[in-house]
Amino acid sequence: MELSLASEVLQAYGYTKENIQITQIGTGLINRTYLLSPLSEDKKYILQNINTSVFKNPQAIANNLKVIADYLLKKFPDYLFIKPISTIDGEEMALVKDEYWRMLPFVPDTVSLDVLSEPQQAYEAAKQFGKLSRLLNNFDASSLEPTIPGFHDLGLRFEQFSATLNTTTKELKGKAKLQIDDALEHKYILDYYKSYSHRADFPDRVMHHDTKISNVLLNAETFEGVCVIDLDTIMPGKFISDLGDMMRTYLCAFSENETDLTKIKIRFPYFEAMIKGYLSEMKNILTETEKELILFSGRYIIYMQALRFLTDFLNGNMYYPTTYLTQNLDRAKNQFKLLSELSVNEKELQGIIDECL
Ligand code: GN1
Ligand code: MG
Repeated sequence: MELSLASEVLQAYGYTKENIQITQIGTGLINRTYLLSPLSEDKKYILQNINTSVFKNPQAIANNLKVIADYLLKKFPDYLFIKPISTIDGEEMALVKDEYWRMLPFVPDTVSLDVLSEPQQAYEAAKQFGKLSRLLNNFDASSLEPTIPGFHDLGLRFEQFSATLNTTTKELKGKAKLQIDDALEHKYILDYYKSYSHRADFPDRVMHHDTKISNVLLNAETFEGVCVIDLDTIMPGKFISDLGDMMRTYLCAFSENETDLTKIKIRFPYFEAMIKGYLSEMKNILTETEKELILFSGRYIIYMQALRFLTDFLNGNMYYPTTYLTQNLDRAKNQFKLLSELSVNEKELQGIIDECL
């Protein structure tokens, strides 16, 4: 951590380098995250640098969190919603040398997992994300600003991919030939989505948009869900975003970085637990159209993530940090494999959904 910078950021919150211990934590690809342990307090804090090349309007995040926090405090005062702590000047973020920082309370006695090792964890996590959308069911989603415009707009992601085909190099295109074919062959997922997107009972809701397991805090002993974190992408969206990203990240025992594709398999007990957890909160809220799209949500998000990784590879790895040159291509291969596993097992998975409904 750049210590000169840190001291000004810390000052904004009333601390100095001398009275606080700083550790970098987290595995997110976008923001940098630190754990702060003030020497004179029992409490700990999370300090995060907001990546402004991704979140071009950090104020939108702050505004959204503020109105949601106010609403939840009024309607559901017992709900744990992790909103940023104000600076000593009463600001929601600290702006230091053109970088935005924010501080959050650290929730004690909780863990954040990188990989699920028990179906019950899928249940608990899915329940937490479902709960957030349920509690905000009567909140006016249109009052929120999109913090990344078009973030989960599959049409836009496909356009970005298509545009890259014209600007990338011959060499990269050659390396990614099979995945480019995969991307084009699966375009029916976009067409299918478009055929639903204008239905009246497919509303915009308040969605989290990044529902991977590390974004839920679980009780460190019981593994019960405590709260959701990483709230930058809370904005209006379709319910398929959250359930779909859970399918993308909970069903396989290996992450998007796994390069041995024989390991990419769907764990049915996790699927069932995840669906049950989500529906324990959302069953009475989802419309008929939404219920029809439960399995499709996985297709939608996995395909979108494959397109995003592939596009980034063809663009020279501008967005997702990589540790080797073809990592984004490998991630795209991984996601296409996961997509095909979902298709192969479609009947069985839909059977599980029908039983839970
Ligand atoms: C990014 O930074 P992180 O890991 O929370 C990305 C998600 C992707 C994910 C893939 C703002 O999330 O959309 O699903 O990487 N977030 C943004 O690992 O682009
Ligand atoms: Mg995130």
